Amino acid sequence: MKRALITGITGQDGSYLAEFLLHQGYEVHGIMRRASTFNTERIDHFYVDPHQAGARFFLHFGDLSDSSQIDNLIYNIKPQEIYHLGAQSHVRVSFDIPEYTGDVTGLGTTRILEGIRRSHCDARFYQASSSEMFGAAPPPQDETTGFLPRSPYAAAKVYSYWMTVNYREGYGIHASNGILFNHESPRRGQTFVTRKITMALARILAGKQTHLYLGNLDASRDWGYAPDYIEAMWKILQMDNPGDYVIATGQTHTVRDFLEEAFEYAGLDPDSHVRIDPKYFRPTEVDILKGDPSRAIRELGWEPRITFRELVRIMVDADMEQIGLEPPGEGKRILEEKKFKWLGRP
Ligand code: NAP
Ligand code: G4F
Repeated sequence: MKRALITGITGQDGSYLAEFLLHQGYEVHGIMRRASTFNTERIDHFYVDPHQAGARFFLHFGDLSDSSQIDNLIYNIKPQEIYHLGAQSHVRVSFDIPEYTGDVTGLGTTRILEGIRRSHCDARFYQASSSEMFGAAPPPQDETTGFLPRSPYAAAKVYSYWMTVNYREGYGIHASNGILFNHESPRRGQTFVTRKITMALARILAGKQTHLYLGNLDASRDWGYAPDYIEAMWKILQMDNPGDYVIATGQTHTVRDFLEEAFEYAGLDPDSHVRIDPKYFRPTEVDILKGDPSRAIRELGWEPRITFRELVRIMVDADMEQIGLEPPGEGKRILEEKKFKWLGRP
């Protein structure tokens, strides 16, 4: 049985990846940080008591700022695959806490790579690199595009990207970068723009909120569906040789497009509810991201299955349902049709 170790297990991607790997028959270990309340909402639906016979899912406390526990876990678990997804992942917040972001999102990667090197374990390593690294580089962006990071978060990810390449070349570690463009889902953190929009929409429909305050509506992103992207992460580590792959849809839409698509689907006029608040603008913005996933399509045999329009419907349906409203239902139908067999809940 293959063993995988996931950092960021309680996050959007960590939760989907754990579910996917368990479905593939893996033993899955996740690192979560200690909080004064439980932050396991995204993984509760597949959590099983580790004392139960045949249990294959184990959680460990740890923090990316602390190498002692990271070393212990890598040495004791001896995973064949390590998916490093943990990070301070919010770009706007990284301007407020640049030092912390550098430590966790940047140095955290080095702590894992050092753990692999010093324990002499032959784990394959996946680094959650980001399209934010391209920053001001004009689209379309692919594996040959130079990085022009525009935030402390992006700078920390560029550092992690190059550390991954260096440990691959210097120590022969099977270490790969997945350069993922924005991917969203009903499990997306509530302060990222897509989920902020779909949650606010559901709350407005339920009469719990009247207005939605946003920042720059003109920024353009290449938005995909998180479960699609999880499958790409796994495929990257199944390759005989490590490498770096852009994972994207190849389409780009503005924040305004997302807003209008969501409100129109739910039968509301965004102009009556949306207001601009300058506090959501960033000191430096990434204007447009549009990935070229040709290499992933060619070498990994990966392709996104969910379109932008479908993604919006999936997210609106899920948030309406969560608040107790009957959703239009198109999103639920799309998910059934596309058959993500490993998905316990959206
Ligand atoms: P997310 O939902 O914000 O999850 C981040 C995870 O990291 C959470 O489990 C969080 O724990 C954990 N974490 C944060 N600080 C930590 C620390 N000091 N020690 C240990 N764990 C810590 O992010 P995501 O959307 O799943 O993204 C996964 C990874 O992919 C991140 O590295 C992100 O930067 C990268 N990425 C994301 C996208 C995207 O569009 N989603 C695109 C490209 C790259 P808590 O639950 O306790 O907060
Ligand atoms: O949803 P966002 O916060 O995502 P952003 O900054 O693109 O970062 C996400 O994707 C990256 C991949 O490219 C990941 F690496 C990163 O970890 C994260 O998952 O913002 C998207 C766009 C931005 O241009 C922002 O300025 O939406 C704009 N926006 C407008 N109003 C807003 C808002 N963003 C947020 N979060 N909140 C707003 O009210």
